[in-house]
Amino acid sequence: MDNQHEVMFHRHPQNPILTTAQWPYAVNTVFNPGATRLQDGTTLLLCRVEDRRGISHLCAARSANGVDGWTIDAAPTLLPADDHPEETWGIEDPRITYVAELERYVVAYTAYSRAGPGVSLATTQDFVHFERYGSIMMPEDKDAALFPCRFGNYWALVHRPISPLGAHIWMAYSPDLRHWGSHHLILAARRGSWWDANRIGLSPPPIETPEGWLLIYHGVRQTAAGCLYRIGLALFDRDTPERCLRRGDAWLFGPETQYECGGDVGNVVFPCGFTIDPDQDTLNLYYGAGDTCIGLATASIQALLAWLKRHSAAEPPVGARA
Ligand code: BMA
Repeated sequence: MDNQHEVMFHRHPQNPILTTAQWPYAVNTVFNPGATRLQDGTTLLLCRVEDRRGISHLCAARSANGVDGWTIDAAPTLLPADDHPEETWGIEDPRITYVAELERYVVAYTAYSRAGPGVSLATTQDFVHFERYGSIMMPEDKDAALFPCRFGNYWALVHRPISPLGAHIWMAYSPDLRHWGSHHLILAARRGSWWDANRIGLSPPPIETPEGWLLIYHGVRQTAAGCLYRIGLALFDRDTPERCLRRGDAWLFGPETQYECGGDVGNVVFPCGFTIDPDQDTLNLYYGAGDTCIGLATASIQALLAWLKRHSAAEPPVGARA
């Protein structure tokens, strides 16, 4: 009998694919990148870069094959803005969504200040000029990404507010990307000894599949030795995206290698972005490893959906759960 778990995400042999050694200026760490494919096929990563004050900014890296040959902006691409006090302690963990209707990329990121981490939005066409929408979700809130299309007349955002109920995944809707309401709790952290007990959050933006929106999310297991960040799956209805169809029972990807288990914050894999190959099936997941460098892992979307069928029960509505 085989005693191995199925491997669904395959680490690239060149991992870590981006480290501080490649940076054109002095930095402490590079991690948690947002990702997108530009029109010409170039992979763009918008990396979180932490300087030696501890403050983060965002920096773009471009590559023809998404693996190597990176061209990294010579200076920070997006710095905390002086006229945005919510960004005083840095900007972190960008998630990129290309919105065809707007002909723009919408970047949701964590803006950090004395008030705590909150969610901010900016739009761009070229990753050179950005239009800031400012703070759209007040602290404490993070792990946000926009869906690429409207539902009815409304844009939809996944985010992770901290409430007295805990650290769960929520959705909100907006007519204009500025005013958000119609809040739904869409995925609750489990409890007890589960891998995703107590604290969960969206990882990369939702992935559109023929069966619905695939959400890759992280679970944070608190242990006596510290936190363990691991990745699991849930599937949401195509037309009513706050409706969870399935939720995987086990995690699928967690810290195993030296560069994931070590670093500034060991035992962390933290994906914020993906690209999909022209075969429409190969998912390239870009993740921060140990809050220090960037890894790439690939998976088949069809295989992930099939895994989810084998490893989940249909989800009862959130309100029906004990
Ligand atoms: C989370 C976020 C991530 C970070 C992770 C592990 O709360 O702040 O940016 O990678 O913790 O430190």
